[in-house]
Amino acid sequence: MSDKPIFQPNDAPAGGWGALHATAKALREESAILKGGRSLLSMNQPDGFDCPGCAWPDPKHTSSFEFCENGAKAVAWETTKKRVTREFFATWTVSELERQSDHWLEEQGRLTEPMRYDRSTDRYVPVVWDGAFALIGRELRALADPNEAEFYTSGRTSNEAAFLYQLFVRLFGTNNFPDCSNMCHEPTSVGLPESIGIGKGTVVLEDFEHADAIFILGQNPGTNSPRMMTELHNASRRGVPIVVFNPLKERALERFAAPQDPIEMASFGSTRIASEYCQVGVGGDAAALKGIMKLVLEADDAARGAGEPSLLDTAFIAEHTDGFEAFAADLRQTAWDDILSTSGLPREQLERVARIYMQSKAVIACYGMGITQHRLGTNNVQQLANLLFLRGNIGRPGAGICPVRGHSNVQGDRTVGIDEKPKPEFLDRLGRVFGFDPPRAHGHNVVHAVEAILDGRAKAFIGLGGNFVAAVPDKPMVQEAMRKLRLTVAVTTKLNRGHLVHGKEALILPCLARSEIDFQKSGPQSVTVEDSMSMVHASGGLLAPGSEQLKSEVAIVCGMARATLTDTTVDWQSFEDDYDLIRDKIEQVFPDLFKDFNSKIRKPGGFRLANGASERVWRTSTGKARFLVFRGVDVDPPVPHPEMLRLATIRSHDQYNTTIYSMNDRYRGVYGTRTVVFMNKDDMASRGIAPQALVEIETLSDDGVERRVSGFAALPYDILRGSIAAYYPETNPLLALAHHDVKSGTPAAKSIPVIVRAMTAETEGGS
Ligand SMILES: Nc1nc2c(c(=O)[nH]1)N[C@H]1C(S)=C(S)[C@@H](COP(=O)(O)OP(=O)(O)OC[C@H]3O[C@@H](n4cnc5c(=O)[nH]c(N)nc54)[C@H](O)[C@@H]3O)O[C@H]1N2
Ligand SMILES: Nc1nc2c(c(=O)[nH]1)N[C@H]1C(S)=C(S)[C@@H](COP(=O)(O)OP(=O)(O)OC[C@H]3O[C@@H](n4cnc5c(=O)[nH]c(N)nc54)[C@H](O)[C@@H]3O)O[C@H]1N2
Ligand SMILES: [Mo]
Repeated sequence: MSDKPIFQPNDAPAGGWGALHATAKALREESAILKGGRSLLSMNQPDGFDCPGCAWPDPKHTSSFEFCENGAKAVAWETTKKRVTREFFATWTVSELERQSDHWLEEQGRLTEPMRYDRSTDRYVPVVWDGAFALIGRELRALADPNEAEFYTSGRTSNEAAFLYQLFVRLFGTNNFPDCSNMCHEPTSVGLPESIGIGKGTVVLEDFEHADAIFILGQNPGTNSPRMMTELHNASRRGVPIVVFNPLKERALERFAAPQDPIEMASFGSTRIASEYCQVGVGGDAAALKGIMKLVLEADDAARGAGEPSLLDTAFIAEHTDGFEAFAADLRQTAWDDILSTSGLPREQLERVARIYMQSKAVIACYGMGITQHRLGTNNVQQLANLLFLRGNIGRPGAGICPVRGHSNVQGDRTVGIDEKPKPEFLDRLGRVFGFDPPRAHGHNVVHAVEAILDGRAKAFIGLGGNFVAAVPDKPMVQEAMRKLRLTVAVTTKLNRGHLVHGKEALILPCLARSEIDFQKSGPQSVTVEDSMSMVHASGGLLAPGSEQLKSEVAIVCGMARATLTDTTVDWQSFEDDYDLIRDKIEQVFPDLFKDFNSKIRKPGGFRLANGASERVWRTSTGKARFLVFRGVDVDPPVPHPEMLRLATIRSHDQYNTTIYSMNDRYRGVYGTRTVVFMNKDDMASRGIAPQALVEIETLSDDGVERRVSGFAALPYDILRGSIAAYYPETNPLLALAHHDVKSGTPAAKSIPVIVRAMTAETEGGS
C-alpha cells in the first residue's frame, strides 16, 4: 500500500467551499472550453443547453445561477480540450488499450472521427461516415432474423434521436430495446402504473415549496442530483422535517452548505438536512414502510376509538382508491419482530417517523436506486405509494411521489418509444403515421439482451450512447461473449470499455455532445429532453463541435436507417435537415402528450407532459389508485449463510456511472483509490479484518459460477451492521445476471449477498 492515506474522514458539511473548489478544479484540469464561464452560465437556462448531468428539473425562475459541482464536472468532461485522434489509434493496439483503466480511457478526451476495427493490425483505423453506415446496413441485412440484433439506448439521447431510433429499429423489424433504464428506474416504470396508472412521478418542483415533510429513500442527492439540495436546504430552513432512509450516513443528507447562499458561504455555516436519519439495512425499506404504515393504522384505530377524527384521509381512500381492506389486514398481521429485524431500525424511530408523517399535511417521497435495485424493487416502490395514499398525499400541492431519475433524458427516451414491451395502441399509431406494420412481439430488455449475447442468439449490438459492457451484471462473462458478435457499434463521445470489447466488425461513431452547436441544413438545431418531473424543454448547444467530423445522434440514426432500410419510404434526409419535422411526427404519434410540440418548446422552460395521477385521474386496471399488498417484509430473499453480508454497489462523488472523473470520493473521505469496501467496524472485527486491510468479496450464488473480487481495502464506516457498500462498476463482476427484480428485470445491484474475507499472504500473492 502507498504511504498516502486513502481514508481521511472529515466532518465538513457537503457543498460549501469544497464544492466551489472542486468545480474550479474540474474545469481547470480538463482545460475545458468554457469561454468566460459562458457554457456554465447558459446551462439550464431557457436559451442554453440542458445539463448532461442528472435529470433534476430546472427552476422556473432561471435568473439564478443553476449549476452544481457535478454538473460542472459533467460539462468539463465533455468540453475538454483533449482529443482522441487517428494518430492515437495508430499508436495503440486494441489489446494494449484493454490493459488501461476505465478512468484512463475516458480521460484521453473526445473522439474525433469514425473508426473501424482492423483485425490484421488489431487497431482502429479511420473510416468515412458513408463507409461506416454501409457496413452497418450490410451486416444488419445479412442477419437471418432482425431479432438477432440488440439496440441499446443510454439516457442522454435526445427525444428526437430516440424517436427516430425506435422508428428505424421497428422498421427493421424488432422490439429489442435494452435500455439503461432497465438497470435503473424500471421498477418505477412497472410498479407505479399498477399503483397510480402512470410510471412517472407526480410532483413538480414547486411542490417542494409547499411540502411540510419530505422523505428521501435510497438516494444520494448531494452527489447524484446536487441541484435537489437547493430544495432540501430551503425546506430545512423552513423547518420542514426531512426523513432519510439509508444504510450509510451520507454527508450531504446530514449537513449541507449551499454554494449559492452568500451568508452561509461567508460564515462557513451549514444547514442540517435530515431531521430523522433512519439507518435502515440494505433491503429493509419495505419492512420499515410497513412498520410506519402499521403504526399509522394503530394510531388511527386509537383516535377513532377515542371519538377523535380519523388520521387517515378517509375521503381520498373511499373515492380514489381500492384494495384498502386487504392491505390493512395484511399490515395488521405483519409481525413486529419481522419488521424490526429486517428493517434494522428501532421501533422508537419508526414511531417518530410515523408521527412526522401523521402530523404533516403534505408529504413528498423521493427515492433512487436504493429502492429500485432489489429483487423485489417493484414492490418497494409500491409500498411507498401505499404510504402516500393513507393520507391522500398524491395529486395535490406539496405532496406526491418523486422517483429521481438518473440520466438527463432517460424518462424522455421511454416516452417517445424506447420500449421493449410497446403498447399495441402506440404501435398502431406509429404504423399509421409511417405506413408500416411494426413488429408486435415483445423484444429484449437488458437482462434478455445479455442472455441472448451469452448464449449466442444475438449477432449484432448497436449502442446509442452508454457503456453497456461495463454497466451490466456478470461483466466478465458478457465481455467474453461480446467478442463473438458479428457487429458492434458504439455511438459515443468518449473512448470506453465498450469499444475495446468488440465484435468481428466494430465501429466507433463519435457524436456531438449536448453543449455543442448542432448545425444542419435548415440552421442550428435544438433537441428536447424530459426531466424527472415530466417537464419537456429545448436544449441547444453553444460551443463549437469538438471536431468537424462529428455528427449529431440524429444524423447518425438517419445514416444507419438509410443504409439499412433499402425500401424505406421515410424521408430520413428531411428529418436530419430540420428537427422540427421530427417533432411534428412525435406530435402525430403522441397527439395527447405532444400537442403543438414545436410551438410549446419555443417558450422558455418548455411544458409539462400530461400526468393523470397528478390530477387524481388513475389509469390503472380498476380506474383507482391501488393499495397493493406486499406479503412479508423481505425485498431480497434471505440467503442461509451465517456470514452473509448485503453489498450495495454505489456511486462515488467523482464518477458519472461508468465514467470515473477521479479516484477520490470527498464526502466519504476516500482518496486515490476506488477498490474499497465500506463496512461496519463490528462486522470487520468479527471477521478479523483490520482497518484498511485488503479483503476479497465473494458472491453467494447457487449456479456454480464463482464471482469474486479481491484486493479491496476494508474501511470502517458508519453503516448498519450486515450491510456493506462498494463502488460500481468495479464490483459488477459480483452481480449475477439472474439476481434481478422478478417483475421489472432490474438487476438487484443494491443487495448482492456476499461474504468478505481478509486476504491471507497466500491470497494476496495470488491475486
Ligand atoms: N454525479 C453523478 N450524478 C449522477 C450519476 C452519477 O453516477 N454521478 N448517475 C445518474 C444515474 S444514471 C442515476 S440512476 C442516479 C443514481 O442516483 P442514486 O439513486 O443516488 O444512486 P446510488 O449512488 O447508486 O445509490 C443511492 C443510495 O442508496 C443507498 N442504498 C443502498 N442500498 C440501499 C437500501 O437497500 N435501502 C436504502 N434506503 N438505501 C440504500 C446508498 O447508500 C446510496 O446513498 O444518479 C444520476 N446522477
Ligand atoms: N452494479 C451496478 N451496476 C449498475 C448500476 C449500479 O448502481 N450498480 N447502475 C445502473 C444504472 S442506474 C445505469 S443508468 C446504468 C448506466 O449505464 P450506461 O448509461 O450504459 O453508462 P454510462 O456510464 O452513463 O455511459 C457512459 C458513456 O456514454 C457516452 N456518452 C456520454 N455523453 C454522451 C452523449 O451525449 N451522447 C452519446 N451518444 N454518448 C454519450 C460516453 O462515451 C461514455 O463513455 O448502469 C447500471 N449499472
Ligand atoms: Mo440510472
